[in-house]
Amino acid sequence: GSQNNLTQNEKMWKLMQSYINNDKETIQQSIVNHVEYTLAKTRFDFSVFHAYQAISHSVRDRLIEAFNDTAQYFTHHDCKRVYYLSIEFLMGRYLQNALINLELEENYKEAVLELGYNLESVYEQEVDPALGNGGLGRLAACFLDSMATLNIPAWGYGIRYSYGIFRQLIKDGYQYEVPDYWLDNGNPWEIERLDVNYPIRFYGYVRKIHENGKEKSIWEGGELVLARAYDNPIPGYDTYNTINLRLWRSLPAREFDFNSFNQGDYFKALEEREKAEYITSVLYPNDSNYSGKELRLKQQYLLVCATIQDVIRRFKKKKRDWKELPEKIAVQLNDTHPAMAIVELLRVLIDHENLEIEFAWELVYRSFSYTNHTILPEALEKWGIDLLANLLPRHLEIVYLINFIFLEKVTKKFPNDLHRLSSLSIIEESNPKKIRMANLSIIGSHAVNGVAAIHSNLLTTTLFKDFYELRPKKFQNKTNGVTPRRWIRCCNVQLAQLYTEQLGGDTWVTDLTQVKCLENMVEDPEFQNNWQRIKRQNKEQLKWWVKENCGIDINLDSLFDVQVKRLHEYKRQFMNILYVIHRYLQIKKTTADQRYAKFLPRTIMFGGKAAPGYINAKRIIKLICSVADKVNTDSEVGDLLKIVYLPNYNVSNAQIIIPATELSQHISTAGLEASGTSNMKFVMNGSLIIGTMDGANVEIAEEVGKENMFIFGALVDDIEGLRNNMRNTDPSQYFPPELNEVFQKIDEGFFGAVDELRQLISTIRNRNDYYLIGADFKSYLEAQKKVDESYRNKKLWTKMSICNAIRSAKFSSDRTIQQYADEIWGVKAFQIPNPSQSAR
Ligand code: OX2
Repeated sequence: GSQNNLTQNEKMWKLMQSYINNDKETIQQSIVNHVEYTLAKTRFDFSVFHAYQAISHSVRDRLIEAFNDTAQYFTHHDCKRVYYLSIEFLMGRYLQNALINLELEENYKEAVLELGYNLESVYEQEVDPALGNGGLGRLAACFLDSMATLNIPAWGYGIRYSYGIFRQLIKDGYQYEVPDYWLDNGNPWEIERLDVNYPIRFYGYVRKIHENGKEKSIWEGGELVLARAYDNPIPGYDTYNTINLRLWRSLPAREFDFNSFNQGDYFKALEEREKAEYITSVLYPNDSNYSGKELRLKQQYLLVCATIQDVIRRFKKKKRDWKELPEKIAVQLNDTHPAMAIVELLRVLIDHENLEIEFAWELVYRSFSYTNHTILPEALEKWGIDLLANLLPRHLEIVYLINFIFLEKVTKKFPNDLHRLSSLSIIEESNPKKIRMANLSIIGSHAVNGVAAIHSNLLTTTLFKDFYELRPKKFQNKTNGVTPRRWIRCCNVQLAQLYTEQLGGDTWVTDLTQVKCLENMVEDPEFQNNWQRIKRQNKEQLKWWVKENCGIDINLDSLFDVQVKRLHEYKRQFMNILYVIHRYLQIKKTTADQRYAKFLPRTIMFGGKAAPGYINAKRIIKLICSVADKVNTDSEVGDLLKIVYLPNYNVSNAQIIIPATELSQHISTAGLEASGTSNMKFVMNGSLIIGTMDGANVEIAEEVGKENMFIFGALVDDIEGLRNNMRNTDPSQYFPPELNEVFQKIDEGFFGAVDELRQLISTIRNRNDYYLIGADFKSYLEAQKKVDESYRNKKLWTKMSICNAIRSAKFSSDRTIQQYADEIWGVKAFQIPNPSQSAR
């Protein structure tokens, strides 16, 4: 009876209460418990690594109750759900973030100290889960943090790769890639769902049958694998809500190898099983670059197919009409990588649920929306139809069907416009034909967005112009953002403290607009002093990191100048190092007694991974390292100039590098960096930007004021003219003399590695300067000069730094996510009551 139930409930509360309290003693108890009973180590002697593991398990325990309650609450209230689909989630370390979001860091710090460990060194024990390449994957991670914090009923879906992005070693100036098997020591932050497995089919054939006078398609045969769910709780900040990142891992299906086993081919059967596990084994290490590999398409389909089964299962928990689907789910595609989900959902609705195609199609596109992250042609996914016909035969049929219905509508609106028809078509009529995933994504979505204002404008005026003319209202902008929890509160504890003191509380952590109130402090000498002190302490920390990881001593008084991001020609690390060479040559030309008067000490740091097959990117790394070798050992230069290659740039290094930076470089050719997100992190941490009018830099300039940045270079509207101009000019005329001098030095072998460095410069020297380094170099020099002038004036620099940080509120991902929720997803927040704050 109910009386019985109640006591049972009460008993359950009581059973947990002793375990989940957050006083020092209980925390210590739970840690020691895990040392003994989870790790089977002795509590009288455990290493810092075991401390990390036990602490993580104890924090995980504290996440689970909220995690379960949140899921139940969403189900109970039958809220509309957001599903954020991404092939990458670049989460970074969990422990500190979880403690801060749970507001338990202080309690744990004390508790752990008494057990003999410093919490900071415990943090260092954690591997950095790096299941992403760069901006796109890290954006997905920031979005999860904001969705949890804003109490949005959202889930992330991705892939649990066994190998994340490779670890980068730099030896003799070359990049080496080391596999990143990040699960070596297990992963306390995930929950393996042994009972959540979905079958995934590849290959096979489509059989047509007739039922009640209708043709039906049955996809069968081929190979089956299983996708198993691994759940990763994502706690919001200052809220009980804890959402889920569900990652899929491929496993062999039980059934599919029966045949081989029965035929006695035992080893072949086992081989097949191995192949199934291989699908989610490794993250493709290309950033903004498409390579049409079958295995990659398998990864994409596995993500999509398992997710759609999961979404539909959840939708069907309640008995209801299919027409409710778009009111109950919003599926966001993080670029085109998961775009096959559009086709998959339609396939399930028409082939399995027997819905009419028109009706089903409406449900699909009203549920989906798509974010584009680049206009670089080499990044646009186009799957050859042979590949698709083989791997996903039914999906290819459905793509043709979607295309046919779509093009018919276009013809009605624009009769006799073949040109338009062929640019809108999902099929590229090349030989062999290709499926354009961007076109599929636009057609299958009710909203399409770019990631910064300038980028969204380029989408509607260039890449997707014809789509825009067809459906202007579909196109939106959602300027990216980053989470202030990880990118201020975690990584810059001192700055966070200063904000909390000045603002009389820490609610700025969830409402960054509050830091705007510090506007009246920018001239305040004491505030400025505090500001400088914090920057200096952060610089010290980086100095130690550099000493330990690069063996280089850097000058604390030098300007810390940083460019960290994936190595890419369009990001122009090349231009940066060419300028460094120029600066070096200038120093060398100055007499010793003049040098310190004329030049300000600078430490120029680079960091970032090159895709393993990207030859020019690797040559740029080699050039940077060769110049570093030469300059750093030149006694004439001393500490006026130091060049550092920071190895293995990743999220946890970024948390040390960014708060210590004074000047950061975001210098892409205008129009090519869709947004950039590290620019936002740097600004939040008081770094000034030297940059082009590209991506989010444009909006940063609007917020912080152009006078607080060093903006240079051609504008997006100049680019075409400049490229034409370049082709029509003699190369010796095209490049400014300062640059020709630099080229000549490299050519002479001044920095060694003559052959490959010559090859590197030869392309651009032969008027193939696609990224317009030649055209922008002069104005880059001028901007650098202004940097030096401003840095000489310490007060001015500090003021500029403060202005950058306190005017950065727009770039909180909380703002971004609120806009997605309001303008694309149509979802509301559902905050669940915290049971420990109400009577139990
Ligand atoms: C990146 C874009 O290059 C970068 O500009 C942007 O800030 C980031 O996505 C997040 O939106 N792969 N990575 C990107 O685009 C693609 C494709």
